Amino acid sequence: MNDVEDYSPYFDRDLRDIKFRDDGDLDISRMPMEKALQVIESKARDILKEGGLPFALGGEHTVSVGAVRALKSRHADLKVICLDAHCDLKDSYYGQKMCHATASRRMMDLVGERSLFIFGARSGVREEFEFARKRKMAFDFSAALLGKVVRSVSGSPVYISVDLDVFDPGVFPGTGVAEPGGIGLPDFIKALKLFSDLNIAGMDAVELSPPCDPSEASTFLAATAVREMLLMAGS
Ligand SMILES: [Mn+2]
Repeated sequence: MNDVEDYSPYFDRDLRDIKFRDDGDLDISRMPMEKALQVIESKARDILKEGGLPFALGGEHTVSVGAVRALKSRHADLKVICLDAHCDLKDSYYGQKMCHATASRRMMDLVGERSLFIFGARSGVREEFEFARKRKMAFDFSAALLGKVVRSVSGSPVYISVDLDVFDPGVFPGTGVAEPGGIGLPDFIKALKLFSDLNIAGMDAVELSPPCDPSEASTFLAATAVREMLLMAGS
């Protein structure tokens, strides 16, 4: 597999120009969900205490909920922007309140329904889309709509959650629940350029599942997306 270069021609910045560190994996894979969320939240709180910006990599989309708990305790007016193929607005899924299919709903519970914005959702049950339409919280992935939401949240701390399945399965098949009709890297870069005006409080990139794509093209795209996110938000 290729190595990802440190330099981004999109941002004309290099990973060597910014400060970041990799804290390694959290040992949560055998934990019950709530315990795992507490570990993620506690780690994010520690990073915030040090003056850092948490950037979670997953794995299950529920990772985002742990991080948003920490961020919300720090910022009362936190906004969340999700890029995701799925609404993830179910109140429960096969009896589970906390799982990948309810992640956005649980984040909404934390920040409030006017403070969560979902872009790129193209899969969900009718009730989820009706729920989202009524609250004007889900949008097509378009630069105009992204720009509108970015302007509306400017000034507030914003958490960016990137469920990598927002990408089209043609370029990113390496995820658990791939949905046709997604974006490509150029669309993603355009979104990041808009986000670079925001007060970023934290981020994640989740739902990469390398076994779903033995070609490793998805892993390479995920690594590129993470590099671009670091360069967009880092200093
Ligand atoms: Mn998803």
